[in-house]
Amino acid sequence: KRYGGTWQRCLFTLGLSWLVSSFPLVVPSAPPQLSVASTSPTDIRLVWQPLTSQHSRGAVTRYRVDYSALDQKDTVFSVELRGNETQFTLRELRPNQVYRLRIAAGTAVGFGVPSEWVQQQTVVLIFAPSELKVRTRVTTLNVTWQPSPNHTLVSGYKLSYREAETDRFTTRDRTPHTHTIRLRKKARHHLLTGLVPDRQYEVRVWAFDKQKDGAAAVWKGRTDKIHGRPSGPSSSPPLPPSSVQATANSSTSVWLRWEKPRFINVRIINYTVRCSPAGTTNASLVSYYTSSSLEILLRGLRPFTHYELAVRSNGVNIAGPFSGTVVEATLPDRPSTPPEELQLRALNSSSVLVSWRPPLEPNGIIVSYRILYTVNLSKPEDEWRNLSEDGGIFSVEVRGLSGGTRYFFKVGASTKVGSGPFSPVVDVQTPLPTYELDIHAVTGIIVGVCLGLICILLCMCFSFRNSKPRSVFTLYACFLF
Ligand SMILES: *[C@@H]1O[C@H](CO)[C@@H](O)[C@H](O)[C@H]1NC(C)=O
Ligand SMILES: *[C@@H]1O[C@H](CO)[C@@H](O)[C@H](O)[C@H]1NC(C)=O
Ligand SMILES: *[C@@H]1O[C@H](CO)[C@@H](O)[C@H](O)[C@H]1NC(C)=O
Ligand SMILES: *[C@@H]1O[C@H](CO)[C@@H](O)[C@H](O)[C@H]1NC(C)=O
Ligand SMILES: *[C@@H]1O[C@H](CO)[C@@H](O)[C@H](O)[C@H]1NC(C)=O
Ligand SMILES: *[C@@H]1O[C@H](CO)[C@@H](O)[C@H](O)[C@H]1NC(C)=O
Ligand SMILES: *[C@@H]1O[C@H](CO)[C@@H](O)[C@H](O)[C@H]1NC(C)=O
Ligand SMILES: *[C@@H]1O[C@H](CO)[C@@H](O)[C@H](O)[C@H]1NC(C)=O
Ligand SMILES: CC(=O)N[C@H]1CO[C@H](CO)[C@@H](O)[C@@H]1O
Repeated sequence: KRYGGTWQRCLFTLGLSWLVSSFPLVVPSAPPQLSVASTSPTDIRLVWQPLTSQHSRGAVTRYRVDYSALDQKDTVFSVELRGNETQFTLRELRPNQVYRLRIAAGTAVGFGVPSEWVQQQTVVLIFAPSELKVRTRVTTLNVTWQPSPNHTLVSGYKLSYREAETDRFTTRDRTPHTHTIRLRKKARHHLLTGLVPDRQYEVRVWAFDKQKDGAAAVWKGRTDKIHGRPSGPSSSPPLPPSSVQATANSSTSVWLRWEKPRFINVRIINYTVRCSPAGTTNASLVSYYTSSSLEILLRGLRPFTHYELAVRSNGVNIAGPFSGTVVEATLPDRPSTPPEELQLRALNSSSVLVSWRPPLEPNGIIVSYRILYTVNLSKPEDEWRNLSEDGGIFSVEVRGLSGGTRYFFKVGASTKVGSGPFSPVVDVQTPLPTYELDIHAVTGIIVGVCLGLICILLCMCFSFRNSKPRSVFTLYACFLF
């Protein structure tokens, strides 16, 4: 019996400690740390840290979240959650609305003190643009819409379109591709071009602001059918070629390639290529070429010049619209004209200042100028003396020349491809050197002459004091001296 009594006491102690820890008699001493954020116009997400055992004072079995809209503080809603949760999302709230929220942790006995109220605004909802309308044509859709309510808050619009139906063709090589276009805040219409006739399209337009996209307005419809018999003589114009590509082959030629239109509605006889220097407004600089194949080599172009190129398809008696333009630059070449305005100025007997302007047709970026000069014009060019200067320099002082001499100069420019022609020869006469008196030498001469005169005077004095016959001799010696 004593043995059994020990067992009973042991079980009782264990049971009591289990009861105390599972059903504590106190509530948590602090609320959990709460953080909130709004991820969509109707949601607020709450995240909190579990309490430490010091604060929970027993097992936390549940949480309670209280919330209310700020403008209806009296109507507080509460949600109870399990004790193992650490996050929760409140749904079906009102957009652009401030809510206040708090949380309390509870043990079996009851809830502890709730946290302070936290305020959180739900994300502003951007409504879909209203009155989305699409005017259909054979290859274009003109999409128009009216601003979303609250449009002053939006940064712009986005428009996406895709073919909504691909079962008419094999879907293996043509998965529907969604194109998205960003448009300005003031945009109210957009023209989609280059579409396939009689094809189902889906167009979406929505506004966006700095953080998010708004709801989209959706249109589904079909581009117009081509009227008349396809390939008939009086059918609609052929579509422009696709994938126009330009490659510069040389400084005067560009190789242009393209592919047949994606949709052949009319038999194409040949193609017309339009070529003009980029940015020109002069119609007489635009040239047209015809090709019956899918490529053309455009020749006789200007070097190092950007050209705008476009191609259109020609059916029988009918020409289609031009494709979008592609821009390609011809390669650089050596300059075709010499530097301009070569000018010479003799600075003194041994140096000449040479200046010039860049060539009119540099055909590339000038990397260097070469200045040649000589005194003998009939010498071959490789025997002239030479100087090189960087392409950004337009004057140089040539030194070490002889005075009173006629010099002949010419200058040429080079691009990375090679050197261009030299300018016409210009000559200059250097002045004779002028000899200037050295002030030290002059002082020395004057001092020397003065010393000489003093000697002569001293000699004369001595000769007058001594005997007369020797005086003439002494005077003579003095002169010799
Ligand atoms: C909390 O526990 C319940 C069952 O007791 C379970 O269904 C739920 O997934 C748990 N939650 C987490 C976050 O562990
Ligand atoms: C597209 O529709 C808008 C609004 O009706 C109009 O202003 C615009 O000129 C149209 N564009 C074309 C190419 O038809
Ligand atoms: C032009 O260049 C391309 C490759 O860049 C070459 O295939 C083509 O034959 C060239 N055409 C001529 C006429 O040189
Ligand atoms: C257009 O280009 C032609 C040929 O280069 C030229 O004679 C004519 O003066 C230019 N016209 C204008 C307005 O630049
Ligand atoms: C191109 O086709 C048109 C008919 O559309 C024809 O008049 C013209 O002569 C053709 N040009 C060439 C170079 O084949
Ligand atoms: C000529 O002028 C240059 C500087 O312009 C100077 O360096 C040079 O010594 C001068 N030569 C003579 C002979 O005065
Ligand atoms: C000028 O150069 C030519 C060819 O080198 C030579 O025949 C001629 O003698 C030279 N004249 C003078 C004055 O040096
Ligand atoms: C430039 O002149 C030097 C002699 O002064 C000569 O050796 C060199 O070949 C010349 N360079 C050219 C490109 O003529
Ligand atoms: C239709 C709509 O959402 N209107 C809202 C525009 O924005 C103001 C202020 O942000 C709200 O009060 C409107 O409810």
